Amino acid sequence: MPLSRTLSMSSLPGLEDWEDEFDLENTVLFEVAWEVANKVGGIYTVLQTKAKVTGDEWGDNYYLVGPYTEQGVRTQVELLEPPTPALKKTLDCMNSKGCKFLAQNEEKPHVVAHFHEWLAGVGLCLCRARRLPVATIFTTHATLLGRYLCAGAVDFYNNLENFNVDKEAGERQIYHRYCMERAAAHCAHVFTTVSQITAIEAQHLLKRKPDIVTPNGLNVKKFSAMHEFQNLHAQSKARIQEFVRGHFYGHLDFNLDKTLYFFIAGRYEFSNKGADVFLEALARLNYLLRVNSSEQTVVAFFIMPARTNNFNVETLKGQAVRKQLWDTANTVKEKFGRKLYESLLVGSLPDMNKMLDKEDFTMMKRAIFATQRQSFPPVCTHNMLDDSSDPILTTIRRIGLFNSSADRVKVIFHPEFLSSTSPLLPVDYEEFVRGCHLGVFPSYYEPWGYTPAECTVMGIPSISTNLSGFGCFMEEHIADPSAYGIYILDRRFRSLDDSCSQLTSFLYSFCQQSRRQRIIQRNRTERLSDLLDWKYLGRYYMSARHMALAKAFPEHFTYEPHEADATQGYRYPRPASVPPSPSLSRHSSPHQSEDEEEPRDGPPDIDGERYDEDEEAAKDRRNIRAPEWPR
Ligand code: G6P
Ligand code: 1S3
Repeated sequence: MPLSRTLSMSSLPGLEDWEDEFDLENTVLFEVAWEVANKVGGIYTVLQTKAKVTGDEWGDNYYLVGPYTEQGVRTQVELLEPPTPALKKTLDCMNSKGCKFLAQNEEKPHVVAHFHEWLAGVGLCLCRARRLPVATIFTTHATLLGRYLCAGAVDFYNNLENFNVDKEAGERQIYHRYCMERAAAHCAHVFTTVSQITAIEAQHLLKRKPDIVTPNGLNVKKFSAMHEFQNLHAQSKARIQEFVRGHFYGHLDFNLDKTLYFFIAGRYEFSNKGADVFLEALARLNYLLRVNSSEQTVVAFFIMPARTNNFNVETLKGQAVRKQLWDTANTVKEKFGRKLYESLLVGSLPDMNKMLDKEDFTMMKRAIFATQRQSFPPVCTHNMLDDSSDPILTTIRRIGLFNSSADRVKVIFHPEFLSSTSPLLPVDYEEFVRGCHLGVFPSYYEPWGYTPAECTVMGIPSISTNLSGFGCFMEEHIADPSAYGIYILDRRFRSLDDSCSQLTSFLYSFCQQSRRQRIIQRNRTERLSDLLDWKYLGRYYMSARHMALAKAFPEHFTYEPHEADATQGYRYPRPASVPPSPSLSRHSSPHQSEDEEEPRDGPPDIDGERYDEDEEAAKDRRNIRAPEWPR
């Protein structure tokens, strides 16, 4: 029986199931990348999260090929015997000859080889140069030249068609790598990239228009209890609050219950990832919150790895002081409890004046004394090797966000990825994201951008831009993104200063939401997660493979072009019910219908009589317009 599969679309309302009867018998898929079981950045996430849907489709005929690293093999790979005789023979042959490929054997399978990025692209070029019978795909996740040009002071998007690409690559000393990337793009049967915006960039910089865009997905975790992700937010926020208690010891003059946690995270490319714009907007937000005597405090985290020689003493001390206070409180509590117990045992109410003795007071005074500090709480958690020239620290010195008591915006720069074993902030990245209120990713160069996508599937609102693949994708598929907590900053048609102002207004409006409004908004954000699931986005990779097989083996395979356009016209509607906040609704929902109600401030329950999450979700589903299937 031929291997074939049907991709179920039932989780995405309004979009029909996608029947795929492509015959995969005697067909083998190799996916080749430097980041297979080797985490460097976003490509690792693509491959790791996509493995399940691709494995479901190809079964034992799917192979991932990456670099051999001891660490990767020890922690991420299960060593197995080759499952088929053909593969065993090939691997034996490779081993005996010192690792050579590959494709001839008696069974003559149809091979698809999918190469990611220029580092793997060399294999693709050799496949074609040696005329191997392999259907090849090349995916670029960012162009080398684009990344380099954007990191400099270049008006990139208005000059895309004008760059002298050879000269620019040469001047940046990346000419050899650039040539490899361009050769791989041109040699491939099918060339793909991760977003429309990068497709345009590739067309100009690599001189080939991608055949198909393959957006990045995620494995969406669904909880059986509907609001479980809200509970997780509260739990994770409590972990972050503990860290903040320690970090700001001696300066905890702000209300933690009215504190919002914003964050930016990712590869440390200061301006490409928009850390510059975020800092500027934070300075303006600080001013607005101060002059308006706001009760809100914002703690903004920067999680971007830089060169350090470990945590600094002051930061570690903060957590030690917090722990000491906790221990002291527990010791006193225990003594108090014992005295209370003794008193109740003899049938009398305790004399409250005798519950704490002198020793207890001395112990507590000593603990309070330890919280005295002369300096402000540190901005940076680590000792930076390039402290004086580091772009985040330099900017903070210029804009003066030093965590003083008067500041309503506090900044914490954690120049290392998070880990649950950290002595400072013992949470992993997922837990951290869940505990925050808003992810801020005002990137200038971002072919896709996993960080806001990860926020979305965890029900955390985020800010991205109309220069990021993710931002453009959401803008295309959602009628009113900001109503769902997907704020898209205009970095394309506005000056830098205007973008900073727009970001400031997003942040300030967010700070004005009540808790109830934030809860409603998180529910909406989480509802979008199906849109980012590989179960749905995996179809673009399928199309790319079918296209490549049809080009390489036209006598065996044909390709129906409409497959690639499966979601054209798919649009998630405006929320059927209340806008998340009055100030945002003006911007995002200009035409409220009469039966829509304003949310009111109130207790943080989401089952109030004027807002019903289930009912709103059901209304949304009814309103979804099914796409026109292009023929
Ligand atoms: C979740 C929890 C609520 C909690 C709320 C805090 O929704 O289920 O119990 O009150 O988070 O939200 P906030 O936006 O203030 O962190
Ligand atoms: C690239 O990683 P980056 O952060 O250097 O690839 C990612 C996966 O496709 C993509 O999400 C990101 O925008 C690119 O920039």
